[in-house]
Amino acid sequence: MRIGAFDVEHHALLGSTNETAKQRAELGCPHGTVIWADEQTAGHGRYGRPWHSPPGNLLFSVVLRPSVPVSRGVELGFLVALIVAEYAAEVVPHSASVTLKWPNDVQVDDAKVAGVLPEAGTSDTALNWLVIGVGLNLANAPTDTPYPATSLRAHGVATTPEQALRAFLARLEHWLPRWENEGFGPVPDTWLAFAPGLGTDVTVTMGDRQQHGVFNGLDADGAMLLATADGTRRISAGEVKFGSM
Ligand code: BT5
Repeated sequence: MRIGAFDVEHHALLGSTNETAKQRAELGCPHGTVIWADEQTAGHGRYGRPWHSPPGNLLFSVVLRPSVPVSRGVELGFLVALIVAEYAAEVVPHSASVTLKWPNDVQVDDAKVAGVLPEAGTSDTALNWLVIGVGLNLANAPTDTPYPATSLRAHGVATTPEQALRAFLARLEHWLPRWENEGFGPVPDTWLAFAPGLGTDVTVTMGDRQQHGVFNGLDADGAMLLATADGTRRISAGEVKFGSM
């Protein structure tokens, strides 16, 4: 099915849309291929963590082949999370607050409503493809996660996966050329406008190490800037918890 500039492959059931999208990308599928599934049996997040993927939610991955250096690939995860946050903010009641949690979580009233999983295929210095996976809880949220989760339905939003996918892709089609031609530009500032906790204490867990500091903003590539007793540190991957412990 064609949705705007995107070629959308729809499946009732897949293991993981990111895995299928990466296979398609390696086989040379075009920029703008979207793999969308009603349900996933092996949906996952970062570090292989499982992603609860029952029917009724939006589960898809976009294959992009932007003409940018490898170093800029990471920016797209932030852009996609921002687009999902803008969409959620438009549909949920104004009394609910939509926020972004670094790096790529979208939250409604402090509970996770969506996660974004960017993956890249590179060779030498070339960016061959990016696969950006999105799981947006429309109808169902898990109850057994260490941090609270929610769905748009829990906030009174009745939308189908196809409607939400169309709304997302229209926004992505608008943003992509701007991002490719004009750079990361307004993304970090717009991203930060959705981020609570700027200027407050955070603890970032990186593997078995923890770093405490004050969340001071985003670097030009989306890395978290953390003011610590030893100066400002750039954090490119980790788990953020607000508070000093
Ligand atoms: C993410 O990982 O938040 C990225 C999730 C990306 C999922 C999409 S679905 C379509 C595409 N295909 C895939 O296979 N993946 C992508 P991370 O930051 O590692 O967060 C994972 C954690 O979120 C889990 O360990 C759970 O605690 C929690 N979690 C799992 N399922 C959830 C859900 N549906 N809603 C909210 N939280 C969830």
